[in-house]
Amino acid sequence: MRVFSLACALAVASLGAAAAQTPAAKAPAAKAPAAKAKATSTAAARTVNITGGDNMKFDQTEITAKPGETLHIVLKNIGTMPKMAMAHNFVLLKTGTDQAEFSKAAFNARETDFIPPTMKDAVIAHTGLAGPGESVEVRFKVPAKAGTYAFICSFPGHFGLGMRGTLIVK
Ligand SMILES: [Cu+2]
Repeated sequence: MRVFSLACALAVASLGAAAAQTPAAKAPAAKAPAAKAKATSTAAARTVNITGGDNMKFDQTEITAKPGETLHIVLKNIGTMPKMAMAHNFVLLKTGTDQAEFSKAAFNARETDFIPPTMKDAVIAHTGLAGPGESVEVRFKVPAKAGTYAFICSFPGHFGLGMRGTLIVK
């Protein structure tokens, strides 16, 4: 009985603490995204233009960025093949992701533009699919952790044929 009431008292106390903390914890958190949104909508984002064509290669295979920098990737498909057969995207993956495994899973993910739902946690940022003459883009914050991050095109077969590159954060 004593233990029970002690547990109850603890539960109530921690509930009280959580309730007391919530407004205080929420206030700065609510401010931060607003400030962030402002930063990304201004010139703070650096645009990187990439092309991909029917040769299934990115014209740039190395992008260098500063930790936490906001990048605006614009990928243009300069090929002419029909979109069903040849489209491209830019998918930036977290460190440690098995890229081949991701690419394999993407084969069966046409309905989600080749972003496999089972591995979507491995994605830092991605664009939609660009058909011939189309451009797709994505704006994102580069990881704060220095290192190399792989980006790939997840359209079936393209990764295997070398449609990939590296984002170097330093
Ligand atoms: Cu591609």
